This record gives sequence, C-alpha cells and structure tokens, in this order.
Amino acid sequence: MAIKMALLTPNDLININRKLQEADSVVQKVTGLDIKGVCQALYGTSPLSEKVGIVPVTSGNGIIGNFSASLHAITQYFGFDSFVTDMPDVSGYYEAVQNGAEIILMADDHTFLAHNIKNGKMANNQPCTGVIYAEIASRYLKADSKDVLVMGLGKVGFPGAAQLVQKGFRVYGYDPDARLLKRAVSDLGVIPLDPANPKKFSIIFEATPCANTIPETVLSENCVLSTPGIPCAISEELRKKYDVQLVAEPLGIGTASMLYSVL
Ligand code: NAI
Ligand code: PYL
Ligand code: MG
Repeated sequence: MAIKMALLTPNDLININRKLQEADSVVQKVTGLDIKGVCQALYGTSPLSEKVGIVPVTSGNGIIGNFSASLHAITQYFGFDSFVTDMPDVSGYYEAVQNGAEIILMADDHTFLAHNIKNGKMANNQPCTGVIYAEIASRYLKADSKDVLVMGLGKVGFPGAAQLVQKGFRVYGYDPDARLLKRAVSDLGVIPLDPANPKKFSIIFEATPCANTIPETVLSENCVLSTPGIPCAISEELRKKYDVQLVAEPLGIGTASMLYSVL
C-alpha cells in the first residue's frame, strides 16, 4: 500500500499570493536571488509563457478547496499561461490537452506531478520541493561554515539532503525513524545529530509534518531556516529570539521547482 502524504487544507492556502510575495522577499534577502532566479540557477531553464493545464482530481480525499485556484495564481506569478479545467479527473485531462496545455499539473493524495507532454519530462512535488528548499538554504549569503542541519529525512527531506551533499556541504541529520536515518548515513554520508552533544548551525533545512522540531540548542543568531514543512517547525518566540530568517510557504516554491525542472 502506498504511504499517504500530509495533505494541505484550504486554510493553508488562504492569501497564497501574499504568502508567495513574502517568501520571495525572504529568499531574495537570504540568497541575493528571487525564487525565479534560484530556479533558473538550479535547472538552467526559464519559462516562455508555456501553457499549463491544471486538472482538479476528486479521488481519495477529493478536491482541496483553494488548491487549483492557488496553482493558477502560482503559475501566473512565475510567468506561465495557465488555466484550470472545468471538468476534473480523466475528463479534465482530456479538456486540458484539447485546449492546448503543454504542461499538466495535477495531484491525488499520493502524487502531485507536473508533466510536460511536449518534451516528455515529468516531475514529482516531493523531491522537487526538497531540492529547492535545500538549494535556497545552501545559498545563504551570511553562512558561517559549510555545516548544514537537515531535520526530517523522508520523501522531501532525503532529496534535499542529497542536494546539499552533492553541493559539498557537511550535512548533519536527524529523523526519529531509525531506518530513514540509517539510509541517509549509508547512502549520503549524513552525520547523525547527537542530541547529547548539541551544535549550532547557521543553515537549517527542515521537512517534517510536525511543529517545534527545531530545538533552541541548534539555533544560532540570524540563522536561515528553510522549511516546506506544515505546520511550521519553529515557534514565533524562538524565531524572534534568534532573528531567524524563515523561508516557509505552503505550495508555490515547490511548484515552481517542478515547473522549471520540466522545461
Ligand atoms: P514524510 O512523512 O515522508 O517525512 C517526514 C519525516 O519527518 C518522517 O521521516 C518523520 O519521521 C520525520 N520527523 C517527524 N518528527 C520529526 C522530528 N521531531 N525531527 C526530525 N524528523 C522528524 O513527509 P514528506 O513528504 O517528506 O513531507 C514533509 C512535510 O513537507 C509535510 O508537512 C508536507 O506536508 C510538507 N510539504 C510541503 C510542501 C510545500 O510546498 N510547502 C510540498 C511537499 C510537502
Ligand atoms: C502538494 C501538497 C504539499 C503537501 N501536501 C500535498 C497535498 O496536499 N497533496 C494532496 C493534493 C490533492 C489535491 C486534490 C485537488 O484539489 O485536486 N486532489
Ligand atoms: Mg512550497
């Protein structure tokens, strides 16, 4: 049986344009590039108003209020020419292709994909999200060393950790699932974070579905916390106390990473 992902709620997606703009200004402050710039640097691509068909999907837990409308707003924000189909599911897919979609965006409870039907490239939201949030963290202009902490080594966290290893960072990691921690150690050379021997980081990448996963002991003043995880990994109190640069947004950054990766 496939393992389910943590699902968004309509509430997570309220004011998606404002959330995206706010995230974009933090990304700019942290890296010197906006989200488009990070995507271009990562994939070597940029959009030319490609037509994106967004297909609502009713299977499983069904339609998430604001999901398709948010994808519409996100795709427009990043320079795509997008539309949401009137029909869902297979009929919606048919409608998208009939109306000239070059890229299809659609999600059920397990998989959120972008498929470029012109060049055949396909992207999955989980690794694309991990890679872009890790990439943003890795570009922190004020980083004090090549040490990075990765909290959560699942479907989003592991590909993010792999991206950091590939870029030459010394990656410390933690996951309460011993099997996943062991896989990250053996496959990527991740150094297990020893809770008995805490260490401070200026770069942290977090990908868990839990709140308050970042203990005070790992935070350094003005560190970057790049996290797609919902709910947020850090309390407002700790964020303020350490003046943490928080990159966190519910859908847009990961979707941009998917789209740029299939151009
Ligand atoms: P997953 O279930 O595959 O992995 C999460 C991992 O976090 C698990 O291995 C779990 O053992 C670990 N974990 C739990 N508590 C922890 C703790 N205290 N410290 C360290 N690790 C801990 O989930 P997945 O697919 O990797 O998603 C992670 C989060 O990212 C979810 O909240 C998901 O909704 C969110 N997400 C957000 C996106 C966005 O665009 N903002 C896109 C995709 C996922
Ligand atoms: C893509 C997100 C990020 C976090 N969790 C993932 C999620 O919520 N996936 C489910 C998406 C279902 C969409 C629904 C619809 O409205 O078309 N089938
Ligand atoms: Mg995102």
